[in-house]
Amino acid sequence: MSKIAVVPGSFDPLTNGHLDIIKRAARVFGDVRVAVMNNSSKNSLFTVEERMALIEEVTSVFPNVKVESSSGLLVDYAKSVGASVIVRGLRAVSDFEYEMQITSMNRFLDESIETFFIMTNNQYSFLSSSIVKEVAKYSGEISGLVPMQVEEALKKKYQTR
Ligand code: COD
Repeated sequence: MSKIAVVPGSFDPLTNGHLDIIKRAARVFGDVRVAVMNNSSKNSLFTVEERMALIEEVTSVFPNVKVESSSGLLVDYAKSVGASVIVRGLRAVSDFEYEMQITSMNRFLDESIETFFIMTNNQYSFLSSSIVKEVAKYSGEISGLVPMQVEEALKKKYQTR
């Protein structure tokens, strides 16, 4: 039986940094669920449905990756799909404190679920959804930072605002 791993995030929107983590998780785990969730400290630009559609389009080439969403606690979602692993990406030292806090909280809530970290690919270490949105908002160049579909969606979003 293959292990089910959840790759959770806001993905508002998906960047090439996220995609790299999803791709690498899919090489290690037999069944990967990308879970689009709400981060209560962030205001989102894309709806959950829009974020899911973009991730589905981009990850359709990976047969063991499914895209889902949840509006509750991450550990409850993981339990509901039978996942025993959460995969997170790590960029700089600045990510560490936040990741340690949510990992500890998730372990407090359910100690049977382990969190695994995948170190960012150096070429994406500076990338975040927020920084990409900031550049796109002022019509800066974002090709190579996000998948083509996301680039188009961002352009549309900011044109119609
Ligand atoms: N390179 C590598 N990894 C990256 C990069 C990059 N360039 N960019 C982002 N990542 C990683 C992040 O470190 C993260 O692991 C993942 O990709 C997703 O990133 P984001 O920013 O889209 O997602 P977050 O951090 O906002 O996701 C937070 C959750 C939504 C998972 C969290 O808030 C949550 O679990 N919410 C549900 C409620 C809950 O259970 N709360 C209790 C736990 S605190």
